[in-house]
Amino acid sequence: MKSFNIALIGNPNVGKSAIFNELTGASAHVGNWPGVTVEKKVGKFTYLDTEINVVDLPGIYSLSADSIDERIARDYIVKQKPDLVVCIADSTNLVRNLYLFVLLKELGAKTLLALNMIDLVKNKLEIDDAKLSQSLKTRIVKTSATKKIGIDKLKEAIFDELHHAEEELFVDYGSDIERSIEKIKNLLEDIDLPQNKRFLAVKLLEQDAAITEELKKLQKDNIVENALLEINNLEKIYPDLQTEIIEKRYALIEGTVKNTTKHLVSIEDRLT
Ligand code: GDP
Ligand code: K
Repeated sequence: MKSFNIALIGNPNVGKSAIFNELTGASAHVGNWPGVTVEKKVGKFTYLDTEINVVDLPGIYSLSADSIDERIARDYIVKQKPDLVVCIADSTNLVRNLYLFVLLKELGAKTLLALNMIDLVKNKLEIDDAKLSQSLKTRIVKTSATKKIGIDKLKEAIFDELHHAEEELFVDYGSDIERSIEKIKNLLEDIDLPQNKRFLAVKLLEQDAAITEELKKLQKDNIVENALLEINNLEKIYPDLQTEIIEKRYALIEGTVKNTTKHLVSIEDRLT
């Protein structure tokens, strides 16, 4: 039987465990991530002639390396290279939840987006999933894990997505930051690290500890130093560069959500 490995990821409390249970049922079992006491759940399901192994990654908001949970998730995606990362988002809080999704895209993961808790936005928020899908360059499935809506569609989408190439999504950081990203990317050209080069360049501008460490291990301190020079130059324009980078991601997300959703006025609201 053909077999694939997928991972579930999402912010805490988006219903990731509930989705995991719906997908994997009785096949699930719990262990620990190597070397740490963080719980690791694995399970599987079969779709047509294919076995799909599912790993539940820790609930996280971001992919920086300074929390154990975030590091586990990032290392798993970069080093174990799952065939697909299913990002579970809470439909009632799209902007905040899509931040992690955009980071996954930047990391170069193959992704699929599940808009969970869709039952809670019924009659309140209309999400144009075709348009959202186009803007975020991803397949989208609306689900409710507790109401068991969209689970079969999710399985089908996972299967389909495993047989499709990933479309890239770029955050536009503006010409000054983009110039620095290009320069750092060029320095990284021959570096043997599994992450995508643009992701590495952006993370160096964010002074990411793990990537700095990995480059030093490869005796590429010069690249770290060059990134620091770029940071110093950029800080003349953006005194808080790290915040600027985060805000650029949110600008993309906010614009996208604004263009693809509509708040519906409920009857109760109209009467009051
Ligand atoms: P996790 O932290 O992402 O693993 O989230 P859980 O699976 O533990 O779910 C968090 C809470 O949300 C629980 O009370 C679930 O019963 C509830 N929940 C999960 N999925 C849905 C959903 O689609 N709709 C609604 N209304 N509640 C949900
Ligand atoms: K995709």
